[in-house]
Amino acid sequence: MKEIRRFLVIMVLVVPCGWAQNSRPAGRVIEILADHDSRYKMEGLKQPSITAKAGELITLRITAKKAKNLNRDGSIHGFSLLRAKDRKPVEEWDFLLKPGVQEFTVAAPSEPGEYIVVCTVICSQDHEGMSMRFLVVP
Ligand SMILES: [Cu+2]
Repeated sequence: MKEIRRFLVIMVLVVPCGWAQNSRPAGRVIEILADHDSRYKMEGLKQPSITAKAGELITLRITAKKAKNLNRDGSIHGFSLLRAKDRKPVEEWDFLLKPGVQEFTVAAPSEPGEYIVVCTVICSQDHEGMSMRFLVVP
């Protein structure tokens, strides 16, 4: 009887934690590859591009593969959002990528318009061309 009670107590304590860890990512999931040739790629798109509604919660699932160079902290690419018209950085949208898969849950900008994703790690001689379009619609 005591054993059963202990088991139940453990279940009550452990199971919710397990659920929290396995909880599904918030919002729409967008898969992106930050590739070894210093390019962002998205499956099925010749030119990678993200369209989101203003303020929409999205989860970026980014797979990063090392190009030539990396930062001292081990970051191999960056993923940073700028407003296109003045290249002003968007708050909360500055991510550093380690090799492998990482997820970032973040809200799209509240202001509709054109944005650009840029890499912030000097990842190779082709780093300057590592960018992609991001469109925010009302
Ligand atoms: Cu890069």
